[in-house]
Amino acid sequence: MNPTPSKYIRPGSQRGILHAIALALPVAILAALTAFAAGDTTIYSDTLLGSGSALHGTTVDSSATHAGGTAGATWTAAGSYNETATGTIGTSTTTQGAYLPFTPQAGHVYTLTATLEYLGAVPSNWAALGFQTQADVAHGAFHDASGAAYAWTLLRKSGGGQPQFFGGPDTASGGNFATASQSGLQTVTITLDATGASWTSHATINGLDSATVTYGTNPTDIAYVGFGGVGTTSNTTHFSLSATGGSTPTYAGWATTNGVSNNPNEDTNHDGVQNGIAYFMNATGLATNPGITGNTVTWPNGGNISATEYGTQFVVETSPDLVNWTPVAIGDLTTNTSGPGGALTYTLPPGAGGGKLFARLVVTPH
Ligand SMILES: [Ca+2]
Ligand SMILES: [Ca+2]
Repeated sequence: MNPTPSKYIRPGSQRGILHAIALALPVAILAALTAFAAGDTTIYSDTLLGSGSALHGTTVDSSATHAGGTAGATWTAAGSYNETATGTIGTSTTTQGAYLPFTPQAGHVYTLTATLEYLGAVPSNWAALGFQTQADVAHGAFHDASGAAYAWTLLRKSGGGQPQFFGGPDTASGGNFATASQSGLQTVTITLDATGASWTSHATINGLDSATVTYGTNPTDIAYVGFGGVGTTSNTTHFSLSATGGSTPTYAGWATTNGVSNNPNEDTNHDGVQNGIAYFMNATGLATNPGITGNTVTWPNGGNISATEYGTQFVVETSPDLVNWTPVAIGDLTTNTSGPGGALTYTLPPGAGGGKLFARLVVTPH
């Protein structure tokens, strides 16, 4: 009963539809489905382990363009930092730092964690972890450059008066938070909560909590996240930054931001990709519809619609005749992962009557 042109529009609903057309040849059907739960999203993760080569210039182990992070980011690090089998060891006799680009965004709770150990001989020196306004690799003391450090901890080799946590800038708002010395390898977790009108931060080391710092002026000038050390050597491993929260994208918001019409059925920039499909792929410029490779078609999931929305905001449909369309069961998808960098992959099954089968993506965005 549906009209068959590729620009099919169902009145009263907002749809972006792509027809991917292929002959149905015998293929194996793969039904491996991966669905990622929403919630805590990893922005950066790096074991900081390696075989002794320099950290500087390496691509972080895993990354996502999400909540102020950048997919494919590379470390800006002092040349004295090397990824070794036991962690990233800094060997500078003065100070050293290592940073990834990161800008906090309101509406998220960020969790920064790493395992730190100060290995130097001088008890008063330290290893540090936190947020920075600049990637100043020569200032591993973390607060040497004025106004540089926010929400950061330091861990000394031994003795009292440490660890310490500072909300910042630099050594403002904070200080000692543990009555006992926390020597040796310690897992440090720093929380930066940017959900309220006034952002807050606090740290946890080895089960001990710092006081929570509430900012009078939110540290929106943070531009990096990283670690550092002052003194002889320090060891850092298992660095990660994740975020929860944030507003869920909407088609209307995306359309406004990108200057396209509020109708997902339209193709505002006349590139052959309807707005709704472009929204799914987060294609903000000229785009092309995916073709069939083998018997498989893959739509990139650009991060606007979670994989968990399959059957609600998007669905793959097949048809033997471009007239009658049948939704593909979620279990029959090859891949369905959330973006950015996600993918929706469907492998056309064999044995279609008449030797033809058509597949399309239908996007009904919120
Ligand atoms: Ca690494
Ligand atoms: Ca378009």
